[in-house]
Amino acid sequence: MAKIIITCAVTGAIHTPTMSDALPYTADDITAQAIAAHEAGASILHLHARRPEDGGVSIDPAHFATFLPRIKQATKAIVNISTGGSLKTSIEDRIAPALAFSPEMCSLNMGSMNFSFHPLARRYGSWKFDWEKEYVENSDTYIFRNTFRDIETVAKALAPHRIKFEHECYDVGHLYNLRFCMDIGLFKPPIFIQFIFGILGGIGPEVDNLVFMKRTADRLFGKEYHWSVLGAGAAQMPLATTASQLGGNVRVGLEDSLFIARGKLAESNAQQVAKIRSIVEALGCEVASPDEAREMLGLKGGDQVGF
Ligand code: KMH
Ligand code: ZN
Repeated sequence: MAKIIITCAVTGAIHTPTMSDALPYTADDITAQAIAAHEAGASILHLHARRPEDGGVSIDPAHFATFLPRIKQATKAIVNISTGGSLKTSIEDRIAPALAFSPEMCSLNMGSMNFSFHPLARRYGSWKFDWEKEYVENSDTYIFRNTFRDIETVAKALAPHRIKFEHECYDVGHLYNLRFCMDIGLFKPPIFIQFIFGILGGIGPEVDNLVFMKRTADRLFGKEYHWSVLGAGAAQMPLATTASQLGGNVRVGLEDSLFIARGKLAESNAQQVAKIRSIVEALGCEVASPDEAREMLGLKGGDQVGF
């Protein structure tokens, strides 16, 4: 049985500081939590930046520069930079951090969609920072734009950097989009697909859907792909556990869920990594080291990055 790659998505662009004191947004906190998540067993660190003064989402390369070199110095982890970190800006802006830092991996979202978390707003009566309420409430107006032209722009702009993509697929149609993009030569195997369940606008978090996505991907990609599962919110641990038993890899982290158990906020990203690690090990699986993950995914190497 192949070893399981644990990805940790450390902070993201959905949750806001009011929702959890554990959500990191300063350079020191993102660095410390990323390093601790790696030490707990995550071989891939999926990273977004935040404004250090108020936790606002950021795609500014200058903010990434405050933590990327420190993480590289302290770990052998694979750094994966998000290209989906803003629902409001152009794809050219969204790929600026990946272009600037040439990581081993970056995310690539495989279709346009509604992407909403506005129901979260009802849970909070007051907010730590001014921007948060409007940001969360207005997410029911956002269209997460990832057209075929956008995907092609990312693939071509980043091709010279030999970056492996985490292909974010939020619904079954996104798998067909990815197959089409492979057929026109944009991506070469082995590809790495993140099946995403439970985002409002995407496919729901039922096990049936996981099996459906996996069966469809098997048909479309055969042996040319690796896959991982991200369940949003309460679906995080159950779906990751299920994926681990079907031969998949897993993603956890405060980007995807703020909780460690029903009604109990996680203290850190590392706590979630440790939990999924203990579950999969208890079920007889082994966790991949960063170098093992590099080999499985065909990555260029930690010495080839630009930070
Ligand atoms: N926040 C996740 C549902 C990205 O960074 O490109 C998807 C994500 C997107 O990680
Ligand atoms: Zn992300």
